[in-house]
Amino acid sequence: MAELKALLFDVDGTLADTEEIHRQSFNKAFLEAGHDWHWSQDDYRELLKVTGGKERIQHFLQQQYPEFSVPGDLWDYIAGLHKRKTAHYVEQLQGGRIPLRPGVKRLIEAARAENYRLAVATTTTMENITALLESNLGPDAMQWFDAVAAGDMVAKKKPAPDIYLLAMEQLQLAPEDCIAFEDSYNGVQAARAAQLVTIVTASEYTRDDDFSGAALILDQMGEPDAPARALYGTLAPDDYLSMPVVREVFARAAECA
Ligand code: XBP
Ligand code: MG
Repeated sequence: MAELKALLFDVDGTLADTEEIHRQSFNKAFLEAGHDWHWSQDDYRELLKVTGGKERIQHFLQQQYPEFSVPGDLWDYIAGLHKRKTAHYVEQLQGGRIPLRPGVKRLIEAARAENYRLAVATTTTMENITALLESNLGPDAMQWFDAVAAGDMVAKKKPAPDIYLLAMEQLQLAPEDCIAFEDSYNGVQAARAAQLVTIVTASEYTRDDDFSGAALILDQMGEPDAPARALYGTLAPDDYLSMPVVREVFARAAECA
C-alpha cells in the first residue's frame, strides 16, 4: 500500500496570493525601462496562461509588439527587464507584507511535526521563494524544505511535469510517495503529468480555471475556526485542510489508482 512521505507545494497562488504583486512588479519594471506597456488585471489573467515571467514578457511582445527589437539579443533584454521585476517583487515581500494564505503555515508546521518531508515545485524565481518563505516563516524557513525546484532549473516550465520530476528526484522519492498542492490549471496539468495526487486551493487569479484531475478542490486550506469550502471532492474528517484530510485524500486516490 502506498505511504505518504512528502508534500510538494506550488508557490504563487498556493502558498500566498502573490500574482497581484507580480503584476505590479512587471509594470514597474516596464515603466522604469521607459516603456508604456501596462498589464491590467484582465490582461494579466490572460497572460498567466503563459508560465514564467520571462516567457510571459516574450509572449506579450510577440502578441502586441511583434516589431519590437533591441540592438542586442531580445531574450537577453527580456532577462534584464525580468531581473528588475524580481527586484521590485522581492522588495514588496520583505517584512512579511504579503501573508501566506489561510492554513498554509499551520499545514506546513503540522507536516513537519509528523516528520513528512517538504518540497517546493514552482515556476517562479528562487529569490522570490526565499523572500516569501523567510519573511513569513522565519530566517531558517528554506531549511524546512528538502527540495526546492524552481524557475529555470528545468527547460520546460509548467504545464510540463519537469519541475515536479526534479523535486522528486531531489527527494529521491516516487510519485506514489508524494502529494502536490496547486492553485492553477497549468499547475494541476504539471502535477498530474508527473503522476501526483493533487489538492487544489483556488486563488484570486485562478478561481475560474479548469482543475480536472485534482482529487480535492478547495476555496482555501482554512483553519480550525475558519472552515474551507470543498468545490469538488470530500473534505473529511476535518472541515479544513489538516494532515488527517491530506492522508484521507491520498489513501482514497491510491485505492482508485
Ligand atoms: C506562477 C507563475 C510565475 C509567476 C512569476 O508560478 O507563472 O511565473 O507569475 O514568476 P507557480 P517569475 O504558481 O508555479 O509558482 O516572474 O519569477 O517567473
Ligand atoms: Mg500557482
